[in-house]
Amino acid sequence: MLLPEGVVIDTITGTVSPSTSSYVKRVSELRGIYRDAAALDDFVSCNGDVVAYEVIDYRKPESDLAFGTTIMSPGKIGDEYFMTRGHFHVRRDCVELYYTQVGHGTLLLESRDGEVRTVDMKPGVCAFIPPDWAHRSVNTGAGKLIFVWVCAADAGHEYGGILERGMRRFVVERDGRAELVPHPKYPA
Ligand code: PAN
Ligand code: ZN
Repeated sequence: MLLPEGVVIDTITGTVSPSTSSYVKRVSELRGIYRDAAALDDFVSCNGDVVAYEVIDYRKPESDLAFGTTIMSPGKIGDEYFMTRGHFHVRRDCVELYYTQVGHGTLLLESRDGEVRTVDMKPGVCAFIPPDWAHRSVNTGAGKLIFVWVCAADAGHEYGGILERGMRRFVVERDGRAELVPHPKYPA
């Protein structure tokens, strides 16, 4: 039987206690998502293969909801900010919520038919991610970006399409500010 439990999400570090699993993504594992592969190699030779982000889960067998945190380091590969891989959910009927706790970022969203939207990520903002919109978090701040996510436990992640063709916008730094730039394959 599932029992009630108070799960502590540290308001500063984003750690989840107790948690059920976690993983990290290092810069070198994210090679395919950045447009400038040489900049990625330069980054790794200067800074080492640092952790770009960590995902911590709380999910219980038999529960239809899962939640957890994503803890993103600040950084840039060339002019592109550190970002997550980005994905659709395998289940096309599932909503997801992202509640930003720490830092600043851009949540980049894309529908199956190519509509693009963004939501500012800053403390207190709960982003509503509708069913069947791809989502990628981009850390545009100088410090960590930490958010709590909640979704259906069996939503599933579909990474392939985004990895192969990219999202329709890049989020880059221009004159010290985050700017959206169209992917050359998909002019705005
Ligand atoms: C999040 C993401 C997490 C990492 O938990 O999975 O932020 O992003 P990628 O999975 O795109 O690398 C979520 O959206 N779950 O559905
Ligand atoms: Zn998701």
